[in-house]
Amino acid sequence: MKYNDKRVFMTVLTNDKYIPGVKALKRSLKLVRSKHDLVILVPQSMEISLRSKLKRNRILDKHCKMVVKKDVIVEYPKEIHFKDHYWFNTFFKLSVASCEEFDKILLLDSDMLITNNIDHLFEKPDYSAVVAGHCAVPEWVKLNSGLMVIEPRIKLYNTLMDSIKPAMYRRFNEGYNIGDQDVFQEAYKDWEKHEELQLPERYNCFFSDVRVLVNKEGINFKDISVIHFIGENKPWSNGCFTKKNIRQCLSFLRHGKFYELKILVKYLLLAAM
Ligand SMILES: [Mn+2]
Repeated sequence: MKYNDKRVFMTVLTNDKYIPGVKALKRSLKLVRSKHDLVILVPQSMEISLRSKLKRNRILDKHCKMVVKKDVIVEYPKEIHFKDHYWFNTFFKLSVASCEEFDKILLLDSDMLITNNIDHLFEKPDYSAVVAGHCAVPEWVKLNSGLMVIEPRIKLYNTLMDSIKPAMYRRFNEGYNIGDQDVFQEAYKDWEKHEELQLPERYNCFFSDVRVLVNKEGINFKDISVIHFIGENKPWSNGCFTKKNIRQCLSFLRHGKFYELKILVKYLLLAAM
């Protein structure tokens, strides 16, 4: 396939549970008048089922195409037993580096809401990312892979693949599970020393941190451009207008958290429609 647009937003989809998130992401990029297409990267083994589900949800169109790459199967060393399998599919995300049909990729998680145009991030160098959560936990200095600028090339892809095992041992010995993010970190160990690669936190702000960020940096809520709904349970996980979500909205209302209320309602509407 030929692409007119060599700079694209990309989100990785390995599971149909995340389709409402992809829908909200795509619509929010459109609302802020992004000039670039959104590409959905899926593993070969899921191609047929995800294509039909994306079509049924009217997500695929001229400006939103699916790109298929081979699965990333990783054998876990015998001595490593991770308790939680929640992260298992995430190594496929590393395939972003193999998408040489594009010049530059702005990798976005499918649990994000874009509230301002972020096309200017395509000017940022390869491996630019946010130390997300830093405003709430200042000791945290590592990159979050929810939003990353990537210049795809096979050399980087191979480096990432070679970093999986060392990252596994490191995380296992520290007593944690492993995700794609740990591999991105492992492949660029002194990333935290490269200030030129660190984007402001308003480009990847955890929903739970919006108020902390605004207070700490003296910015306005409207300056936050990307809101990240981290965690295993997404607002749309069990349907959009659930009792739980309505309760959450009422609680924001009661506590005068009108920004959080507006964001959550907007996100749920975009995911549901
Ligand atoms: Mn995420």
